[in-house]
Amino acid sequence: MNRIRMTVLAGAMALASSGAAAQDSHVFKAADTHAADYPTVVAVEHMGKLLSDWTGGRLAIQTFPGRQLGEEKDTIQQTIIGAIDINRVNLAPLNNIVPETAIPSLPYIFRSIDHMHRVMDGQIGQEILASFEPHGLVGLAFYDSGARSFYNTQRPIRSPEDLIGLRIRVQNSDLFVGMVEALGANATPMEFGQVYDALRSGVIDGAENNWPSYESTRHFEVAGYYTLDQHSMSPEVLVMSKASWDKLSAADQSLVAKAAALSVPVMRAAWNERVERSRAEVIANGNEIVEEVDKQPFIDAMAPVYAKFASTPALSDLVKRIQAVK
Ligand code: GTR
Repeated sequence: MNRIRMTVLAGAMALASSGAAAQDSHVFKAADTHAADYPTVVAVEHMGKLLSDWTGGRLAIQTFPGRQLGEEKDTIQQTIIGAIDINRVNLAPLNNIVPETAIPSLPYIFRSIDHMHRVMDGQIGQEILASFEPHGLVGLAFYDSGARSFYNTQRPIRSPEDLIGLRIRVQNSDLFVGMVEALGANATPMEFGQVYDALRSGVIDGAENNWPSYESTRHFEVAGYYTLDQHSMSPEVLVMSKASWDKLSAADQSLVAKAAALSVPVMRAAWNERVERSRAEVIANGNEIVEEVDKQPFIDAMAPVYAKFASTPALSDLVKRIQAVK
């Protein structure tokens, strides 16, 4: 066969296979550590419904909530290799894998939830989503996670001094380890599903999370002191395996991206509602909530964390650009 005929043949085969791909059916496997009624899972269910409706069921999502596919550390690896198609995780367990994700996880980088939305919904958010690709993941959308604050079994925390010596569970993120240690506590990285027993048995004294996770895990029943220091607004993120993404036609990729984007407002509405419900449940339980906290000493303690994790010129530029967003 001469070279021209070979090229024509290769072109025809490529066309045929991309034509076939457009008709391929896919039931995407989606992981989440949270239970089926948590806002993140509700949002991914909505995304799956949109995809099924648009394609007559050719594209669909099967959600596996409640850690059925493992803890976040493992499901992230499974997503990178393509054994899981879609994963909803917090940015924190991605910090050690995708350096750009450390920046929106940095303590006190956002002035408010509105500031976080303006950043993550805009150009900077798009850049951070794009930074996943060299690591085997495609960033689809950010979801809300409110603000993370400390809770513990020992005493009300009013200042960083009150944290000294406490063993605080953190996610698998060097950034979170650095943050807790900069405050004088001992950081214990641990998977989410182990925290309840560790609090109860006294292996750890505390952890940190937002209202819905403090409530949904029942951690509030064993760790009664919650201080609204709001040290991190690290958002949730919805990622797809790049291996799974690359199997899709361009048309199907746009449907997935569009359905993910349309799941964000559904998530936010469910989130706001859940925050109120969780807060009410914790308060009704009689927990001691420290609402008024002077955040300045916490903020001041974070300088070494910024120096360590916004270490390259590109990352420290990202910090400045985020801070400059009005
Ligand atoms: C939750 C988050 C989970 C997980 C968990 C944790 O707020 O939604 O994805 O990161 O915190 O602390 O491990």
